[in-house]
Amino acid sequence: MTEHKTGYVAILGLPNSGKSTLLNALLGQKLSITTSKPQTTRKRILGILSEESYQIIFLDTPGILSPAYLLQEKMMEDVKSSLDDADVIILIIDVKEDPQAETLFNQEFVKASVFKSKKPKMLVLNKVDLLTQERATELIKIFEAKKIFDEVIPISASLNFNIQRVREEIIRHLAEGPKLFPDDQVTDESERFFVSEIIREKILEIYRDEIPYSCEVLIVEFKERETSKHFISAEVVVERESQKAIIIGKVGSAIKKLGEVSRKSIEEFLQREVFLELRVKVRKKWRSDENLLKSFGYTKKE
Ligand SMILES: Nc1nc2c(ncn2[C@@H]2O[C@H](COP(=O)(O)OP(=O)(O)O)[C@@H](O)[C@H]2O)c(=O)[nH]1
Ligand SMILES: [Mg+2]
Repeated sequence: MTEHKTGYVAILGLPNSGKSTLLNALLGQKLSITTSKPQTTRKRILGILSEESYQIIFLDTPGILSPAYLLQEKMMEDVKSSLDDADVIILIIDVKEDPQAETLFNQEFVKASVFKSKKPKMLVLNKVDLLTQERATELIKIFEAKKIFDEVIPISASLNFNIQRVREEIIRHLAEGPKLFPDDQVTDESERFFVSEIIREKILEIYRDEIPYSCEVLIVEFKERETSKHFISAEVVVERESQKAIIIGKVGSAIKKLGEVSRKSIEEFLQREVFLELRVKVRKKWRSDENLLKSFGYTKKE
């Protein structure tokens, strides 16, 4: 009889280091939204990888930061609870932005919580596609010499380089245990949630400046229909009238584009045709409003 291994793995790092891209690469499917803008991921995303002999439950997290407003405080709470839940910790760095991890290792949370944790720790050097071979080797040596990590692994999450090695090292550190989720379950969130995330991803891609950070997306209707397209109605919540005008654009041109690219991506995710309706609502200072944040689902997990 071969043993079955199970465990939770938290993926932690600075905003934009490639945490969500790594999650998707490890799962072999796009679950978590990824963009070139920091703070894309606002809530912990759970992704389950099931094979005959193991089940890994990945926790993709918002980037580590010093919170400036209530939403960011809630985001950091998700980072902290993911660290608590983890059996194995992956710290990921962007080798171009923070090659020696000075910024990451100087974060209070990393110094006080991550480094003090006795859990197995892996350091993943992401985006090595942007470095020369010599520089990558040099960085690996520097980190290995620190003796903080059980493993130091150079990867390219977006090019799928060395992802299998990350899986293997995780499995090596996992303890024996039963499956906690059915084999065909990939996440704990609903299709509704991922549809709202896809629309948020498109907002991040299309709009500039403060707009992406001022938006939230709520699914107000999600009607599954056997004989025709699914009907999805979503609300784009912004903080000010001026932002609403930008989202809509000249004679509705911007929101029309948002609707089109979102619909295509949602159809790819759901593997069926949908009818997507978008509306824009102003909710003043929603990012600092405890009750609004709660109603948008920003509550502590577990
Ligand atoms: N060149 C390069 N870019 C990457 C790699 N992994 C992620 N990225 C890019 O880095 C940006 C941030 O990725 P994302 O996964 O959203 O980062 P997160 O904020 O840590 O979740 C996106 O534009 C990705 O396409 C990589 O291995 N190489
Ligand atoms: Mg992310």
